[in-house]
Amino acid sequence: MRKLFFALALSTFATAALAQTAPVSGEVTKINEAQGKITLKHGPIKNLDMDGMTMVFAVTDPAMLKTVKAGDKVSFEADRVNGRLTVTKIEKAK
Ligand SMILES: [Cu+2]
Repeated sequence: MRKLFFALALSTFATAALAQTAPVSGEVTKINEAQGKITLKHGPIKNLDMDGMTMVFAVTDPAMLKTVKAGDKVSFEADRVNGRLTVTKIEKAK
C-alpha cells in the first residue's frame, strides 16, 4: 500500500513537472545584476502561453546571471514564481 502511494505521488509529480516548463531558446540582450533581472529575446513559451518577444525576467538565483552575458544564445526555462515571470534555469545554447 505504501509502495503504491509513492508510485502515484511520483508519477503525479513527474506529470506536473512536464506540464510546467520546457526549454525555450533565446538570446540575452541585457543583464541587471543589481536588480537580479535578465532581459531575453525569446521564442514562444508554451507553459506561459507566450509568443516570441523581448522582455525582462526575474531569476530564481542571482548566481545564474554570472553564467551568461549579453549577446549569448541561451536555452532557458521560465515560470510564474510568486506572480513574477522568472527564469528557473538557463544555460548557453550548445
Ligand atoms: Cu515574453
